[in-house]
Amino acid sequence: MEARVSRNEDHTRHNPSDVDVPIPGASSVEAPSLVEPIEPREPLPPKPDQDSPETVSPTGVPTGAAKTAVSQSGRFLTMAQGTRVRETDHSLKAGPRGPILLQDHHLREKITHFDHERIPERVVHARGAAAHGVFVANGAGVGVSKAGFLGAGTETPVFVRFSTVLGSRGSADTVRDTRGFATKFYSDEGTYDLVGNNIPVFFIQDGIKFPDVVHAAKPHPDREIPQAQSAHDTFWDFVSLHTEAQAHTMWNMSDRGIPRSFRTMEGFGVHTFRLVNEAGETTLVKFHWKPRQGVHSLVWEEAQIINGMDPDFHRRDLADTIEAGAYPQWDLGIQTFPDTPEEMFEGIDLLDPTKFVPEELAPVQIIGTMTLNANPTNYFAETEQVAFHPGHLVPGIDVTNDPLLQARLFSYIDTQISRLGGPNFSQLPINRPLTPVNDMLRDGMHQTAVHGGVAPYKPNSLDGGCPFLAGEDMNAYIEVPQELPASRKVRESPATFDDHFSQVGMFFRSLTQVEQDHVIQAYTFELGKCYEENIRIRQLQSLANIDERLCAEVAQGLGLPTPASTVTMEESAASPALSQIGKTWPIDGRIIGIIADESSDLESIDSVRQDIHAAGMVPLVIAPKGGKLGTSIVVQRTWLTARSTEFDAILVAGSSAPGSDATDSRDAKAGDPTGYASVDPRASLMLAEAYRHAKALGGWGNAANALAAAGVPSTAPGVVVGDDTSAVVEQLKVLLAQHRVWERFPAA
Ligand code: HDD
Repeated sequence: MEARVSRNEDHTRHNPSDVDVPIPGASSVEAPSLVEPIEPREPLPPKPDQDSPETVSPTGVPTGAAKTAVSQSGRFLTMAQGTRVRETDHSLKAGPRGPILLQDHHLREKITHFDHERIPERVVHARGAAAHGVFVANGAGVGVSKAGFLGAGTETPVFVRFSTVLGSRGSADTVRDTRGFATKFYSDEGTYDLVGNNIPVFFIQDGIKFPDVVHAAKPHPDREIPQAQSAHDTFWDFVSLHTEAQAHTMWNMSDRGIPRSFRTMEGFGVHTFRLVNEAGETTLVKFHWKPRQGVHSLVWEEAQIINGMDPDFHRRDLADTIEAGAYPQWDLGIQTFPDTPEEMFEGIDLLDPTKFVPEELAPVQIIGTMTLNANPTNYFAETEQVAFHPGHLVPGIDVTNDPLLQARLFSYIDTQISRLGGPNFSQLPINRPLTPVNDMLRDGMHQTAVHGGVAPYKPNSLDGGCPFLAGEDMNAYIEVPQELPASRKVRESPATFDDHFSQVGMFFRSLTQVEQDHVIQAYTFELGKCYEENIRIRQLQSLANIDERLCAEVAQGLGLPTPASTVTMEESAASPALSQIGKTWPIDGRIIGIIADESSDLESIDSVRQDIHAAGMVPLVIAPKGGKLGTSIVVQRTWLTARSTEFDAILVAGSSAPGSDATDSRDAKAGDPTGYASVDPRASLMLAEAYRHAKALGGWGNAANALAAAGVPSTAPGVVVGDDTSAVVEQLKVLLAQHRVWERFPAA
């Protein structure tokens, strides 16, 4: 086939056959991508990973809506009513130089629709990324809940949206913040939403304070800065005055506040829920998501650099790994507690959402596994329009009286009505249950169902009494008839909500020294960004009540006196499970940069790439400029496009020139190409940064020179240099299983 291009610069001419001429000498393979295609073609089959769950209409008829998504390929452009369009680049005018005519419907329709393309972003959790997947239960949950999707081997389609809380839709991914972890289970008994976070505690104990904490944390109302940050006066003003927020804030200041990726975060349902089994027995539970990829975080400087270099870091990571077939997985687990009238466990009030139950006291029992295996086809239709609600429950799962959860039950439906423009948001394809819907909700904005019948009310005789009510034997949702204690109306919390400090101190002391240092640095950074000294002093008082060393070191960093504690704390046993360090994890999908240039030993690069691939990791070659090294090594990153933060480890490819020993830029300037990779300041910066961020480093041949030029001693922990490239990769694998070279931190 000959490549063709339009002779006329106006590519929108309707009859392509008489305006095309072949491009002399153009390659038949490459040319089509260089010119605008001008003939309709058949729609491309959807990629397997775009196959979203089939949907049913609100009246229960399968629609296949998500599968027959409208796309550009293979269709004539039409207007909204389906009329084909001949010309879309020029408005209808009174002559080429004349005014536009009001009758140009295509123009007005196009512009009007564009004017309304945006919907209000979520008031919190505005920035998110999502994926489709499947949840497979292992049956271990059956004894505690009759929910059908927990039956052994049951497969349930899911849609998961991860998010940051504070930033706007366009904000950066790696800010210090809580991450949302919201899962929609499209179960056979109706849709169940588990709307959680990556942190198991919350800022407030009662939902009535949600607007307060969010107003404090969002940008200042006068200048609308800072974006997506908690490091500012209003946030710390609120937190320091409102001590129940200390628990959540401590988790935010820990490494959990800057996850390495969505794939390496735990998730938590936060509240205690009440599960009920077939026999009607109830159990209180807390939900946990455990990532099979491991629990990893960034370091703060790395997170800050990424926000500039790649603000879509987490979003890209999720989409890329799914597209590459490295599907992320989480085990769903529950901690179970006896359903007693006190709703307490080991002195912890299970209705207080600022408290968690250490795993050492109540182990997490795995009840199934979720695999995310398909990216959304359209961001707006799916990720933006998905509407979660903690009240979307199925038989077997009920809520508790946690006052935060109770307020959420009201809030979510309300926000969807405003955000999605009316009460029919459940009819949007991504929100449709897979089970037939037979409600008597009618009309309203954006109604898409064509309801038949005349009697959308009960009781009725005109529609044959339909629909009928299901009994318990027909799987109706029945709230647990929980006894309520005789009481009086009050605006107060139980006394068991009062301790705002001891568990926060326990969290801090459960971390390793390295993690504690990160917490200290985070508090010092955030409070250092506050303008008001009174806020700093007030927050130091809370830190004094949490942990003496924490307070003293932050105070020292801020140049302020260390206050004494004002509370008597109950010392509880440390919970080692809270630390992210000290375990080993799978290394699949970790990204290894290989710094190389024309002088590098290309054969070794090839074999190193193969070894890295064989270990399930991703090698990326970084060179001075794009193109290829030699004839076969494709350069994937250049000095200009690469930054250390993209890589979990970096290797330096040794030179092919035996005995080359370049250590500074003079070699390169003198025309000795063998030293170039080692001395370019951008390559050096990459190595120095990776070293500072405790990443594994190494290489072969004269790599030690490049490392030395970057100030990296080849004898430092986690630096592997040798002539046997297979051995280098083997050592790298061991290092990466621990995520970072932790012992380097105090020294670095
Ligand atoms: Fe919330 C969104 C998680 C307390 C009110 N919340 C939202 C999302 C997540 C959470 C993950 C984003 C869902 C999505 O991806 O679309 N929220 C939580 C958790 C909480 C919590 C784990 C405490 C344990 N939230 C909370 C309270 C209130 C809200 C106390 C109000 C009383 N949350 C909302 C909201 C949002 C929301 C305003 C904004 C967008 C939306 O609902 O759909 O209604």
